[in-house]
Amino acid sequence: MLLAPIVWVLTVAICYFFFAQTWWFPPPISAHGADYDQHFNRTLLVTGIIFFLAQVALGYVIVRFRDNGGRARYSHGHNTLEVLWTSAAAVLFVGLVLTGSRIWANVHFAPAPAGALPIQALGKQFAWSFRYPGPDGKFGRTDLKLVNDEGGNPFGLDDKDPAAKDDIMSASLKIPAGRPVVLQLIAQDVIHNFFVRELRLKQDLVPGIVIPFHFQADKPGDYEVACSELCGLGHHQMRSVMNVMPEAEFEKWKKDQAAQQ
Ligand SMILES: [Cu+2]
Repeated sequence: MLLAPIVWVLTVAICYFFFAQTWWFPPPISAHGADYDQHFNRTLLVTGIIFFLAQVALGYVIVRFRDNGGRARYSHGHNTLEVLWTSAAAVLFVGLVLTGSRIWANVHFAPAPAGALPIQALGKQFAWSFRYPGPDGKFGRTDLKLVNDEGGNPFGLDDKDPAAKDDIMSASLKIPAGRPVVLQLIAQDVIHNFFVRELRLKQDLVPGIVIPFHFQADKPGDYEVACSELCGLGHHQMRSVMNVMPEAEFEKWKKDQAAQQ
């Protein structure tokens, strides 16, 4: 008999913490993040209601069919009911997946909007590096043989290429607020993963291919960039920061950096 109230109390406590959002994500900083959260909440509400009803029913069954000294009855089940709730669950979950995949595909399958700011993001054990084309708008040539971390050349930039002279290197990701950016994700050794919680976005970096990845952050601030793919012993230290700046401030930063090249 004690089991039923324990199940009910636990159910109410769990539902309370989800509903009150006691331990929750940081607020989103992009339109995609807001869409994503809306879908997450919708899914949570649907599954939460089912969870709540199922647990209440479980407690009821515990009380109703407890051992009262009588003979146990054997049931063969109920085919109509089985078919009914299996198809209801299938329709519900396929529906949720379909609406959710559209939000996902909008970021991962749609091409970057025209005029998106290109930035190269390099992941390696265990650090991030970012590269901007200078005032000429072109990324300079790179060569793996020239990669030299101590010498401040993580990308292996080839000095002999005129387009490489003005490229800007940064250990943190600086981007303008309210403007789409397209990251070209590259990995030098193993698979890494670019993850910013506030963007609600994750994307693998795979050695040997360049993966374009676009988004737009609207709220200025500093946000953590974390590697989200277990990439070796130092994986936990592989983090950087994404500074989202007002457009004018970003342009000024870029100009200052270009002057130092
Ligand atoms: Cu990593």
